[in-house]
Amino acid sequence: MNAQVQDVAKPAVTGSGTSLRSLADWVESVAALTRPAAIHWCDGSDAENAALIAKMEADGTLIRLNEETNPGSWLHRSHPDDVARVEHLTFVCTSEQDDAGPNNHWMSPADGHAQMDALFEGCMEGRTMYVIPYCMGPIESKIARCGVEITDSPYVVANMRIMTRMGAAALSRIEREGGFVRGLHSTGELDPNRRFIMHFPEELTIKSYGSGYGGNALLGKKCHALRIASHQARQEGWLAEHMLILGIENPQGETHYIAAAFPSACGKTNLAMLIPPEGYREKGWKVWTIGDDICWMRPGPDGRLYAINPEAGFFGVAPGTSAKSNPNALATIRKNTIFTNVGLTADNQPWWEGLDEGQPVIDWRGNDYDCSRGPAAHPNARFTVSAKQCPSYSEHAEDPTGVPISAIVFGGRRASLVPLVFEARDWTHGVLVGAAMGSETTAAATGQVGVMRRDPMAMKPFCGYNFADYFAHWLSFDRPGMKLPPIFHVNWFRKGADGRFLWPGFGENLRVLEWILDRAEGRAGAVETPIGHLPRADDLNLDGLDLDGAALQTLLTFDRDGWRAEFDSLGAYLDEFGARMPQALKDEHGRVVSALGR
Ligand code: GTP
Ligand code: SPV
Ligand code: MN
Repeated sequence: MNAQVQDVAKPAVTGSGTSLRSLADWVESVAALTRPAAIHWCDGSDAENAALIAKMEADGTLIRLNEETNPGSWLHRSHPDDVARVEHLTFVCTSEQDDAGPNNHWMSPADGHAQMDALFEGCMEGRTMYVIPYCMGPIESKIARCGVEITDSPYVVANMRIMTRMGAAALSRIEREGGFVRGLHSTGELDPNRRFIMHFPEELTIKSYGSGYGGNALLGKKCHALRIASHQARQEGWLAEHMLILGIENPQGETHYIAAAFPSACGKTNLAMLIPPEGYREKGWKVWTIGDDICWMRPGPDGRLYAINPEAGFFGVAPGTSAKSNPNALATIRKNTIFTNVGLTADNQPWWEGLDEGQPVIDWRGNDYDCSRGPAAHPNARFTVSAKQCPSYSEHAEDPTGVPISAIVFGGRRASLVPLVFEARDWTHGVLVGAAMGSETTAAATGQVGVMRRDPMAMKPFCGYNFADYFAHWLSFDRPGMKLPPIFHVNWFRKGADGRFLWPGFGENLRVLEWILDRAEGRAGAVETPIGHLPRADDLNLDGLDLDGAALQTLLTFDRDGWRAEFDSLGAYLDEFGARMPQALKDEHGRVVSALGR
């Protein structure tokens, strides 16, 4: 090859480039591997976004929605085999297999890199490679962390611009700090047999190939802010969690913050945007949204836990979102929103199951809608939208120091056994309650839906290291000088014999949150049981709620036999982690087992 031909093969570069040597070198080495026709450094500007959107409209990646009803909004249809996270193809590559733990798929870093680099070889030929500098968390926050995602997907760029602080400001911070998480992504052939999401926590590196969807491709989200960040958090003494954060303002004008972990598609976005029931609204209760999916928490100087939302937008589940269930979400997504895999009405409005208006004529695949061929929207159809558009977005959501957390809540989708709410006795018991979480699987990940599985702290798909070490890390916060919040467990999804939900949920969940905050302040009553403190019907504010006595009874009952079986299975689960499981957690399990009796 002569010098002239080599020059021609060099990709054209647009955008700022960087003064940071390690970043420039990495981008160059990725370009040498993937061989793009062009490299674009993203600055996050409106002009850049408009150009990308125009390009995607021209090539059909984005379909313009009704400009009158949904200004600035777009529909994207992902490949029908690429509609959710792929947990079976997601790996944590640590030097020692035990560091990844039985909760993760593992490969050695050398094998992981070899496998991924073989896929990336030449994969961007003829295409543009985008370099996306981003910041997870308010750009001025010490708790925030930066990363750079390299991708060949303009859809990823447009989504990262909404979901993170992306562009010039993030790049300046990266150049100042020198360190950043490296994420390399290509949509590849979208072939499920050539798809892997690999994490190298020891190198703060992510490699993702073969998917253009959500958590597989927007690497700032689950890959960085949970899998890599959980590993960093353990080393540095903080917590990276799959939690929403909300503020509850009482009629006295005091706001208390709650962080809550529910598994994917189990109600985080809905709870984070809750609208109080009428009786509460009249008295002056308000709910403020800080975040709907991820929470980074660390001890402040006063020993309390302070939390930030590392994200700047919502990647929310569309189906089930309605004016009744989540009016704040509906108001948020009225403009400047990217919808993925929803259906369409005759006049080009987005449509999904559970939306209480309009009729679908086109399904998420782009075919004429025919109810015998399944839903109009994919069950994991999503919207991507800036948090700033949310009417309940808190003025403290961008506070660099975060908000103090008054209660931690765990919850799952449990049709039976698990009561509406209970409080752990203390921190250690609370960690066991989190470790014991189980939930029915949902459409957020590929695979069977509705199967009960253990999902400790809603982190089964997201913890970047061995769960035994993760529980030990949680336990380590209970130390002198800390003022830890009480821990609770909720279940909005208990079903009656007729298969219907017993609890009305959504806005009415504030009744449970009020009890939680009152408990945190030592005000509300409860009965003590082996699994923790349960409210009696009288301890909850049920004014104006239409709930029959039998349903309430079921929701607030402790079923000793059922819990014995549950704790037997929990014991077997904890044993799967062998000697690495902290003795304190096993002892706590033993304490509850003896309280349950035989
Ligand atoms: P991810 O974005 O996947 O992490 O999901 P999420 O935890 O934010 O769940 P989301 O709030 O989007 O809710 C998922 C589904 O649960 C939607 O279909 C909701 O309508 C439904 N849901 C949310 N809250 C409640 C509730 O209180 N009761 C009932 N019955 N359903 C709920
Ligand atoms: C989840 O599955 O928990 C989500 C969607 O929030 S994704 O970004 O795909 O992870
Ligand atoms: Mn989530």
